[in-house]
Amino acid sequence: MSLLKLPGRLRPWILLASVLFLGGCQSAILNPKGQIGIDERNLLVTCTVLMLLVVVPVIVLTLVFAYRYRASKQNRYEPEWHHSTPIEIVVWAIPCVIITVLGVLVWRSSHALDPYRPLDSQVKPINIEAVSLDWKWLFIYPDQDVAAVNELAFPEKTPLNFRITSDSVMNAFFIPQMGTMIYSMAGMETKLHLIANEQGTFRGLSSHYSGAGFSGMHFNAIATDQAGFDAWVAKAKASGKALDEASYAELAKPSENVAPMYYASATPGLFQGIMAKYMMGSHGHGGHEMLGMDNPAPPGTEAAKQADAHAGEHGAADEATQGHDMHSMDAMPGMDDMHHDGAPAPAGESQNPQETH
Ligand SMILES: [Cu+2]
Repeated sequence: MSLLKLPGRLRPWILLASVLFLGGCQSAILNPKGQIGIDERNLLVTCTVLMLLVVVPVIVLTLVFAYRYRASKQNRYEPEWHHSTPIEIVVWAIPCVIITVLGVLVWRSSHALDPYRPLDSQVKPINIEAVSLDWKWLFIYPDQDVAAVNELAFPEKTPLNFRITSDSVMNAFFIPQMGTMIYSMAGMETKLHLIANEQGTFRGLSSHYSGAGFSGMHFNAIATDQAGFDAWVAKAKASGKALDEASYAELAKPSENVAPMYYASATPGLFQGIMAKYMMGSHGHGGHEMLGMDNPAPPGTEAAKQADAHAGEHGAADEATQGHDMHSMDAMPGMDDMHHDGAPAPAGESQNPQETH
């Protein structure tokens, strides 16, 4: 029977139902292909069902009460009625049970699905360093010594250990079908552990607005077999281009809708250097060069604008005296001993190269 031949009253409901069902098919979150994503989808569904145990009866009973006690119907008038033990038990016990179950579930899954927790697996993990740039993603494979822009490849059923940072403003790294989105931030590292349960090409994206070219910051995450991954690494090796400081500086310049490209090698320590330049360099302290990449963000980038704005907050006057110690550990009473073995820190200078905001 064609949809159009259905009785007019039914048609909107059939349409609504098909929209809801089709919507479910297209949602990457509800169609996960990795264990983390599957666990998160199950948690989402379980919590929703538990909450519907309250929501649905409340909605139904509201309608029932409105109908049953409508003004036109004569009901018994009981102004002295004020207590019912069965009702008290239901309205207190059921929410308490639901809250307890939800609490245990959320506590346990928060730890089990902690993005920083390495996955339990017999398979040797693949290390990937991801850097968000204006406006593309750089993926460095330190063990394979290759790198790629806007394309990620890995073998299925293999844990992926991501270290993530930004050489620009804040971004968010997200492959919806594999689960867990996590932020990338300049000057610091976030970690993420994912795994693909099956082969496939999954859409990855930046899910945090980062400026003009943001909408083009998506990439394919290709889960393949070991042979496919080896071939992908060989393809990157065959590109002949090296990712060194010069080619990185070129890559880091703002560009939009960048097609996937590959590097046959990646200078060791590049990822650390990208983080290090925001730890000290953008604040104008001398003498903290790390890996020769202590230069501030390239002029004209979003990061440079942020750094300028941040420097402005300190003000020229207090910069010279103690402006920077305001957010370094040295300025906190009682913290000196922990970092300097009892020796008081010289005023106005941070001693610990790891410190950041
Ligand atoms: Cu500062």
